[in-house]
Amino acid sequence: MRAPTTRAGRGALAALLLAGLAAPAAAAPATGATASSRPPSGAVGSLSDVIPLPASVEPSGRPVVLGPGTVVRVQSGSDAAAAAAEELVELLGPATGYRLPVVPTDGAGTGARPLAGISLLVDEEDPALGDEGYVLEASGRSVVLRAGTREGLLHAVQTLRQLLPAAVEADEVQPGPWLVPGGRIEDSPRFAYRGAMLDVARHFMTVEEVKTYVDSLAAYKINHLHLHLSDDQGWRIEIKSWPRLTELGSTTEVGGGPGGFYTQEDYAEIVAHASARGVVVVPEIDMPGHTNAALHSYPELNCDGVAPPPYTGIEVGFSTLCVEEEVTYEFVGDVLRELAALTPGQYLHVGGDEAHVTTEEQYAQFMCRVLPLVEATGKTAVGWQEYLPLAPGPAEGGPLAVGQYWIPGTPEEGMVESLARGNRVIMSPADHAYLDMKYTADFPLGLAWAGLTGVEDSFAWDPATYAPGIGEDVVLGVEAPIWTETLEDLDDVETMAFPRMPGIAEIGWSPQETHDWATYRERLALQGPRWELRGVDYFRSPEVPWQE
Ligand code: TNX
Repeated sequence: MRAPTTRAGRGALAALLLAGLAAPAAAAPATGATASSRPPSGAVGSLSDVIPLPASVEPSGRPVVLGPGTVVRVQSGSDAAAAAAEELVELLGPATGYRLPVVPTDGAGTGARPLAGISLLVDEEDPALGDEGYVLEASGRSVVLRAGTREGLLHAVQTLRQLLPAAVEADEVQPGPWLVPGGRIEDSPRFAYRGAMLDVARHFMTVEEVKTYVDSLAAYKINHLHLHLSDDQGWRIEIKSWPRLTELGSTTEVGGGPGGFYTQEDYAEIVAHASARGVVVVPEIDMPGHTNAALHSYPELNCDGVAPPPYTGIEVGFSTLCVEEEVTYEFVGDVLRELAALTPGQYLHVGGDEAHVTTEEQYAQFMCRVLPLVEATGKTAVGWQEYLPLAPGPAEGGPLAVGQYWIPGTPEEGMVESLARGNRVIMSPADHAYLDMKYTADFPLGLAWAGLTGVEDSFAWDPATYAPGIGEDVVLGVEAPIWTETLEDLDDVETMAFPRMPGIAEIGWSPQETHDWATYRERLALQGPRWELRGVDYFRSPEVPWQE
């Protein structure tokens, strides 16, 4: 669905723009403007109309006007600044029609008298900026983006994008004017890990679909894409040493559709696309359960040596790799080695959930063999919460292990103890963060086993107080999984993700004391026109005050 493009800009401003001048006569409205008092799109917005809400916002002065003559200045010699500038020019290009020139700068123009244009500066010395923080200053004729890293600059670019009128999302030239509200934003994330999981096993998603999803995630500073690459219904990643995994195991999906898989080149393309947007891919091979596709492909992975038929239903917990056979560990070792070689990120996810036909002893035996195989690849293991009690942890001389909390309620003692041994947790409580849960009882898509999850429900929780025994110090971050039993393509996935995903992003990024549904929903409403212009499907939930 595409909305009509936003209204044309005012003539006088357009003339100013064409003359390459800045600062229109009208002052920017103060922050805190309510939805009803907001100017129409095309005019200047408010400095705090950003999701996730920045850590600190100080509006001041008049808006900055971007025009065809605006120069993008990048810190000379900095690949990070050049990469972020490329992203900026690409994001602004279609709607503005500008091909903004990128020129090197030594940064000397900053400070009291910034040079006109948009400057992207790298400051590795300022510890306040951290791994992902940035400062954005808009005043006079200049916008300065400053960060210590490429990731920080990419986040600054996304903030600048949201400060521009929604029309900037259009894929055809819009009249503007392109106004950035004046002031200063100083921003850095609450948690290092802000993730989204996409289940490409139950229904396969194409490379293009995954890349489009990444673009939507990066807009909200989500920095990890967890790909659920294998399950009972399909194996989705080429493993050269075990070719039947994809020759046989990829050709099915829920409902009996054709399935599909990523060649290693496809996967590398996804990883590169994500990386260019500051998103790290976390690949998951679920084991020892959720393995029917692998068991179907190789009879020797079954304890009875007999390959089961393919599975296209939506039951869970019935399959397991043969824990007692050595070939299982050769298989797992090979898969993890190939996957690690394709994955620049730090994490390999080994699943470990719902191993219902595996005894507790077998499960422990399996994980105690598999964790060293992950370590041998040089990566850090992530797994669903069930495996975490088995991970020794740094305090016991073991490597860091990360568990993913998903089962609503009090965590088992073994998990809390594991966190006390130095392991860490990603919070994905199914009753708030599972975005495959239905919004309402009659919603046509999704499941409801963890309850109905409205937009406010997905937003109203704090990762540091949600579960007894799990405090801020052991939380690595948050993740919103989307399981695709009922979701056939990216349109379905987007309908579940939006408008809830930005709320999970805000929980992961913004300071807890700013967390407030009443003001958040007003900011969220402003994202609707952006999704419409970008062709992103979303649910127009009555909980959000969308504008006409
Ligand atoms: C539970 S969450 C699962 C998945 C299902 C999901 C459906 C988890 C670790 N396992 O296998 O797809 O519920 O919501």
